[in-house]
Amino acid sequence: ADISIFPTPQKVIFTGKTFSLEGTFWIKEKNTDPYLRQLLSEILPLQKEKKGRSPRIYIGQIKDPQIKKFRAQIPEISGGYYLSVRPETIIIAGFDQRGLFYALQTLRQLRQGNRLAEADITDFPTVLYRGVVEGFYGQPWSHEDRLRQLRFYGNFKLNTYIYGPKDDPYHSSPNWRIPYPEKEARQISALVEEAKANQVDFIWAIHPGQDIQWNDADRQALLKKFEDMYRLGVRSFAVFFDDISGEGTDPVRQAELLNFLHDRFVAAKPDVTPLIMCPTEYNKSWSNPKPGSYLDILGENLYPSILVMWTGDRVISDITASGLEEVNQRIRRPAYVWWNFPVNDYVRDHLLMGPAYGLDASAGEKMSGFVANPMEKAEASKIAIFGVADYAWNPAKYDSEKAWEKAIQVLMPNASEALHTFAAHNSDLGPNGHKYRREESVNINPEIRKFLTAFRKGDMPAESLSKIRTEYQKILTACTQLSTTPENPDLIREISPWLMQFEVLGKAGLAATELAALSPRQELCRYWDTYSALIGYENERLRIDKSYNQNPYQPGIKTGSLVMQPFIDSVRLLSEQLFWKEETEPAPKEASVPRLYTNIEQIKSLPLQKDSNRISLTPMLEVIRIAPQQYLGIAFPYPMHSAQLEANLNASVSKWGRLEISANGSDWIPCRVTPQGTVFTAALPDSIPFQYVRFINFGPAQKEIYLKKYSLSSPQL
Ligand code: LTM
Repeated sequence: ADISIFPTPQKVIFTGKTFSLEGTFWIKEKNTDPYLRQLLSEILPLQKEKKGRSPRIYIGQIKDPQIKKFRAQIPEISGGYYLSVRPETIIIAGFDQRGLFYALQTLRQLRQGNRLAEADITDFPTVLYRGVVEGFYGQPWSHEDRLRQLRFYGNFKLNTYIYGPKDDPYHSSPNWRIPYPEKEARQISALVEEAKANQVDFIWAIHPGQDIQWNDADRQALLKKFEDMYRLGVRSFAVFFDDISGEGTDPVRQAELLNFLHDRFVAAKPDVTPLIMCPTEYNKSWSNPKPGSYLDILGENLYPSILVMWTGDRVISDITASGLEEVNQRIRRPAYVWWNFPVNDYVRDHLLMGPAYGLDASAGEKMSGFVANPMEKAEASKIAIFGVADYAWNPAKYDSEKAWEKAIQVLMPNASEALHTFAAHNSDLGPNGHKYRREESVNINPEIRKFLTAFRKGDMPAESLSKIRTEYQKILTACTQLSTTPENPDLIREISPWLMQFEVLGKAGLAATELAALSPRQELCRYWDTYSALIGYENERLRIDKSYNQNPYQPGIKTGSLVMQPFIDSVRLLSEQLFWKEETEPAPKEASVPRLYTNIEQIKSLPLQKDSNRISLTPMLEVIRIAPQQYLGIAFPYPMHSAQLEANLNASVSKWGRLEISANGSDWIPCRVTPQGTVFTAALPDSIPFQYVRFINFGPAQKEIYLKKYSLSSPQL
């Protein structure tokens, strides 16, 4: 039988045989935990007494007498288990309750219809804490989303859920001091219960750093909030200091606070687990490398039991063993990885549903925990979360492609091919400020490249075009299946605007392949009809992009944006050139469009957003440090005559910042701005043509800003 168990066990031997479940199984010991008995009865038909030759089940923890003779086989690590399945005996032996629960999850996967596969499995997790940090910006997950997640974690041996949605007001500044209202409090208690039933630690995180005062009143406020949460059932806690500026970033004070919480709260309560903290310098690219600075101070001052989070070499980053070794030395403990994937709060118009890759097979030993930050779309995030479960359990055997294929089957067993097609073409992020990209449309990409190279030279390789056509046809079939399947309605609801756009992509792709095959001179009418159809789909694509998911950050709906949409655009452009020959205007070159103008390393890759009559810097979620003489702005390829600027840098800038324009990039003229709180506007003069506009720090000190808005409007755009 073709059996695969996920997450991949450390050691598994299949005899290759299966046996029928027609008989019923019995447990000799009457005192077996009713919860485990219940779980087991959902997998195997159980009876109270031995009847005839019915197989006996041994079930227990390492400390229980009934499994004494199997003790040597049980890995002595939380979550470890030994499972042996034979027609005459089944042994389910966990190191602890969690290990037993995991043995049952594996047993469930050994069942195939009415048969059970014979196997011997010795298994344990490589990474102790594995799971998810709901730590993104945007709409927090719903209560139902979270309940479904916790069950999913139980099924695939994830033991950690950190609750820290940035836009939950009671998690972050200024309302972290206030208790949850009744309804939310009740829901948190229900989540704690569901987590328990699934062997998941529910960790509640607080994000107080933006307005915390380093005084006794705020220490007490934190303690009180933890007590409130304790009363709701929470037994695990985290404190996040990410994405903050000002006083709250002081590592000495942060460590003092964490140690205080440990002494006064964690150590005082026997059932509370060690604290987790997310530092302000949570990735290598942002951390001060100077010995004795931020990370070393935390390393030295924080109690050894406190876990310290880390996103890798960058905010969004692959995870390497060498990167972890480096930070571990500084923080003096193994880092607790906060992996920023598949989070899409900085590319909200894209879905990240591809494989979870970029995880070093040898990094597992260097970390204390591994949690993934997901998308606002909970169900769609499960594809990557499944990969994370597999990686963190057994990094050495992790195969990202295999895990991805399996995740798709788990999410939609009866429409897996359709979901596979959708996910394969919805995985890249598009250009973004973090420079993080993913592969997309991997199977068809080489064919598309081959075709376009030939097509540009005037050839039309028909076989290649036919394969491309088949792929667009597959997209349309997938859309029909996904929009009519009764399976996983939550997933379909989440992706529905993208599904709509995906259908337009499929239709436009078919029109593009048809257009590519036609000769504009000999088949003029068909050529024209097909071209018009393609333009119609293009308009529909833009309409969907402007109508759905209209958030203020990256509004719109993008699908197939790395390979499948660019193919359509290229064919359209090349066909236009063929048809109109010399009359066509060449495509705008890089140098002929406005571009970002900055000398701040952190934001050099930030894309510009173009709207009708307006161009904007893409808003950023993290703090930007702007040193003296550093600037951010826009450079135009042509002289601008008049424009309106509106900016919100979430700071009062009048004493150290200046708005300037220039015609040549070296002689600058200051502009008058009108401040209103943290927003400032400026009417750029009609009388002085300019090609550069910038906001510069002219003061002597580094400043911290947030790029909430930076837009220039002009009829010239
Ligand atoms: O990554 C961390 C530690 N903090 C924030 C997250 O809240 C956010 O979701 C990600 C992705 O934008 N980036 C962050 O800096």
